[in-house]
Amino acid sequence: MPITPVDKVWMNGKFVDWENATVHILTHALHYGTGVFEGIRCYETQHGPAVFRLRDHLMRMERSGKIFLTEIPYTVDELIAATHALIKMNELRSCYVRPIAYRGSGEIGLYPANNPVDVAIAVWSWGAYLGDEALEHGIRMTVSSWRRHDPNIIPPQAKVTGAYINSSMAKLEAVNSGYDEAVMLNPAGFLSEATGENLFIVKDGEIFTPPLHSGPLPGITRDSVIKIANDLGMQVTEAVLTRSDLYTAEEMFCVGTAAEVTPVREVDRRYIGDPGPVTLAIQQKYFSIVKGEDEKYYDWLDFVD
Ligand code: PPE
Repeated sequence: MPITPVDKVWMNGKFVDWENATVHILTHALHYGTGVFEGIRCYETQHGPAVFRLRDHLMRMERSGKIFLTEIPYTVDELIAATHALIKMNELRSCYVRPIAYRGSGEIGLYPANNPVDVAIAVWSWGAYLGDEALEHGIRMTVSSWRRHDPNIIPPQAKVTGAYINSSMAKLEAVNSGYDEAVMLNPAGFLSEATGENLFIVKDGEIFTPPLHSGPLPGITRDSVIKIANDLGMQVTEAVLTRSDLYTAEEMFCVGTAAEVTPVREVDRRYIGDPGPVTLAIQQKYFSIVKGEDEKYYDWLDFVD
């Protein structure tokens, strides 16, 4: 999706002009994928812009860094303050927030530890990730021929830039085959997640999602959706799921910061159709929470003002 430029980007503690927010061609992360990052959304509320679960996202970035022996040279509190200042400075009422901590330039070679850890935060206005149509009518998915990585090849628990070549391969394959998005199976052949979203299905009126040991990213939206479903009186079971579970699901939806709660209407020509009641109830609640319409969930909102 195209990006509309804003005024400033935060880089290593400074606010720099959008067009100057660049890196050297020998940036380590460009060659070897040695960066950890986050995707966060800020929504317009009646109390001004509010970032959804900002601290949880930044703590996940810190943990991703820990897995890759990349110590981020700013505290979570410093990054929260920088995010607030950046959103205000760019006069955005709602936006996507992309923090990234990556090995910069200095040395080339597989040993990254002598390169600096550069940190940046960019914000921009972003609409529905899979399109407005998708949010309303649902997307068409296909099971990818590419498997999600094994935890001892690239840890799926960490949101690391290099790992996303796997998601990109699956996304290319799905889109080039006429689908919107791919379902990824883990090396054992069980359901893990989509290229940039966690997955939920409904069967016999019950909600299921793959457990973290099936290899999905521990999504913050996934966690939010489990709590929302519980609060709506619905149980979510973490279960090892097969391809057939997908093909026979009564309802299915993808969740993520970018994709929000997107219904799925088809998987490999096994049709689900229009979004069902469980999907719609969760989607509606999610949007009312992120937009600050439900005070019960205010501790998930990080008000910028
Ligand atoms: N799985 C993957 C692989 C993933 O990248 C994301 C986020 C999720 C699940 C959902 O996680 P969470 O956002 O914490 O609920 N994907 C981000 C990046 C998308 C992109 O195009 O870049 C996002 O949703 O912001």
